[in-house]
Amino acid sequence: MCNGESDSRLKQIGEQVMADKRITPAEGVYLFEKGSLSYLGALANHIRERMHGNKTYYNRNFHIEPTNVCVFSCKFCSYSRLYAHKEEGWELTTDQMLDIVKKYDDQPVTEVHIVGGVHPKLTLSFFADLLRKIKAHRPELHIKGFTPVELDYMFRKAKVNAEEGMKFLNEAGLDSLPGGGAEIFSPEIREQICADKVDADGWLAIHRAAHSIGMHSNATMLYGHIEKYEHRIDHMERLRSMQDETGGFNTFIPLKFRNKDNEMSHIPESSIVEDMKMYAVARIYMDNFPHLKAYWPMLGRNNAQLSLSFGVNDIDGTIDDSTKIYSMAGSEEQTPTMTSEQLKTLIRQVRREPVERDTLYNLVEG
Ligand code: MET
Repeated sequence: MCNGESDSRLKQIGEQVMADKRITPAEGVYLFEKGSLSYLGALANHIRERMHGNKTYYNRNFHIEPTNVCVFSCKFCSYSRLYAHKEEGWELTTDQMLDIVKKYDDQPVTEVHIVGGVHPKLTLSFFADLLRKIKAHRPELHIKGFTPVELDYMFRKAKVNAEEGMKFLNEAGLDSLPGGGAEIFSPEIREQICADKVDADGWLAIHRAAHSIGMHSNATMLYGHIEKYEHRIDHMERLRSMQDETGGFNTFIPLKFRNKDNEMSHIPESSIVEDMKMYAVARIYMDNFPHLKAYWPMLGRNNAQLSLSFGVNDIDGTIDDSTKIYSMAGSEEQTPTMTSEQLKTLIRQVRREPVERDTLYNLVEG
């Protein structure tokens, strides 16, 4: 498969990948710089099929976004409103959030995903109370919620450390952590795009605390803005090393920077070729992450289908028009909703096998 590659270093990296050997950071950067789309795609697809065959996971989920009022000012964000302008944003009460949960009472959803702005008045105990009420209403619904950015803020205000805070929320009903807030770990980029929120070590420490009590989590990376390939690899390297220690991550989710209505709108968005290379290198580099996800509300349906040939084995869930994060940033999917039948068709159209999963990748019979 790889013999057509004339660059001998690329060929040697390809042989290593085919032999199931880990690549180094320098080799990762080299793949980004010199690997053609077709070469990277062939390697990533080989890994994907070795790990998962044709299986492509999706789930039935919905989101709750408690608020978009936020104390932080990430330059890539199109969604948040500062507290000083809170009347331009929204802030849901506990009852309004429970009403969202109740809307799904007769539907076989398995997961609620809760993230949002970091509102200065929404405390650790407020969210613990929300978690308890959701669990009291629907105990089997998996609650995946809060990024380390949100958690770090609420833990600091409540004067608890990461371990104490995670244990407290887990006991209140939090089952796992989503992957958000990671952006780009390297301080030289992080300081330019989201200087005021939790740094790389803080992000990783909160996931480590979650893993230490048996919770699982995901990890994201926001790419395609001012970062260089070295920063992407540095980001993935930090995650890969931590995964060697804890084994608690399920899924890596590259998130594409979208440029509508934010302070980085002058930066052009990455091309589809760059997006597919990103997935492919992620699949090759993150050898200890079981799953690679293409988040379809961000990428669009056709591109999500394409990604299934570039290492991706998960396309997220039904969503039911319950998140505004990417629609406000200019995604083509302005009201993201798919039925499970539509998700299955999307997957089958590209000759992959749809498999409904729960958050932890247990199969859902249905
Ligand atoms: N508040 C989260 C973070 O920065 C993101 C939620 S989506 C707007 O991590």
